[in-house]
Amino acid sequence: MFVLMPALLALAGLASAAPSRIVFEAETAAATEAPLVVVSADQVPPGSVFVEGASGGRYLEIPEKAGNPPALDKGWARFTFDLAAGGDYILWARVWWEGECSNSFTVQIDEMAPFLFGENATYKTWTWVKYPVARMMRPIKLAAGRHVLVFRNREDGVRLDQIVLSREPRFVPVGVEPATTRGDAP
Ligand SMILES: [Ca+2]
Repeated sequence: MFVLMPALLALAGLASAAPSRIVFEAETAAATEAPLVVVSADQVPPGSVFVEGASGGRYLEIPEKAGNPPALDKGWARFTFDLAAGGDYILWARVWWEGECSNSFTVQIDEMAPFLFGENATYKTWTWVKYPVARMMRPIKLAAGRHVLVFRNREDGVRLDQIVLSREPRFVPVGVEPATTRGDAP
């Protein structure tokens, strides 16, 4: 008994040491398809303007008027990452929406059904948006290990700076979050 206790405590310590969230820059995507492009101050899409305040000075963008489905069924960013622990996750993204016709992506994780991400009404500023938006909604259940996350073109005029996957229900990202990993795990 006296021998077991420290061992159990050590195990509990190991379990809680698994990070409860990961953070990565959108521009570290494993792959992208135009018209979704990586933007920096010296690499701005024609007809667009550089938006200050992005983490790392870079972000992904589908330029306004670049086109959106169903007329144009192109434009995505694919991310690959590893989770140290399984659980119910909240997907957060730091985004900059042009307006009410430019405020969403279609998101898919692994082989799960795609879902609508965004459609909130904060425009022309960097802001954190999450899914699921309410606690009573079905959570994103993810196992430990490798996952694939895809942000697809649903509307143009959208920018994507950082992505967080968190299993802390009370955690809310503020401003720029320190990146803990990349979106292109090999
Ligand atoms: Ca960024």
